Amino acid sequence: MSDFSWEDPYNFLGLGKEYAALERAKVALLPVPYEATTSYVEGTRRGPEAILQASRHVELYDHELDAEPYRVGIHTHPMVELTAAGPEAALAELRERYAEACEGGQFVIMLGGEHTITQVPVLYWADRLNDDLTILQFDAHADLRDSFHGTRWSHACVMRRVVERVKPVGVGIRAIDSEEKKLIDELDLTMVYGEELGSSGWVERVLGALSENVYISFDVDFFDPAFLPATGTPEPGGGTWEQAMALLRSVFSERRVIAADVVELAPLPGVVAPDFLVAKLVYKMIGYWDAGKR
Ligand SMILES: [Mn+2]
Repeated sequence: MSDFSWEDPYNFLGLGKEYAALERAKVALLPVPYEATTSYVEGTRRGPEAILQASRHVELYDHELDAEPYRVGIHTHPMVELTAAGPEAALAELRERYAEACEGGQFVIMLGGEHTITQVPVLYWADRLNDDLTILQFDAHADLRDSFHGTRWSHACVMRRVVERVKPVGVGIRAIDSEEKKLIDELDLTMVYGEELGSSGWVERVLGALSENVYISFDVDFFDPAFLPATGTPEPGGGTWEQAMALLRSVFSERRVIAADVVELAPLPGVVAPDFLVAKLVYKMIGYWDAGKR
């Protein structure tokens, strides 16, 4: 009986042991259902579980790649439940758990949870790579505020916590305040704003701003809320599925993607399309990683 994948609801794609065991997996998922500073619509703590549930309905064969990416082996770590003793303690705890998840050498994709958690993997990789990396940030927001609603550990501040060491390249950004705009200009950060997505040369502009080592942080509010309404701070406009795929395909083939996260899914009861979209997004990232890894 233990071979039946439905016994474990937390396994991405519902894979059997042969493909899900840590020892042979080349990819690992780290679900982190952390939610402490949601400012509008709550529910991102239920994001990882919804992604894993929806993933069981994703087609395993990828016709674009003519491949079955799950064959690289995809391990799903147990949910990382962080301490409620405040954000600094929670992030310190995540640092330990994240480092453990990287010990096996897998390509690690962290599943949020609110965007605040991204600073942990970014700073972990900054330490390992002497700050020689950039962040590809899919997002509606720049997240460059120094504090928000009285805390420096808000989802709206996550890039500000790392920008001194690692520069984000923002894609799909369409809601910033004037202080963020000032910082973007001062630090000469590359932002491809929402209305620029799909314009001539936009993918090349992003690639040109990225270093060889890239960390991908994918806030799902990058997408147009018309088809991804299930997120904490939805913004009109934004990217399409095809635009996200076009950029991911290029980045995974032209750069060395070291790790990634997908955050801010806040599932809506009875509306499964967003959960499924995000599950498929994670699987496409794995497929592109496998096709393009260097
Ligand atoms: Mn966002």
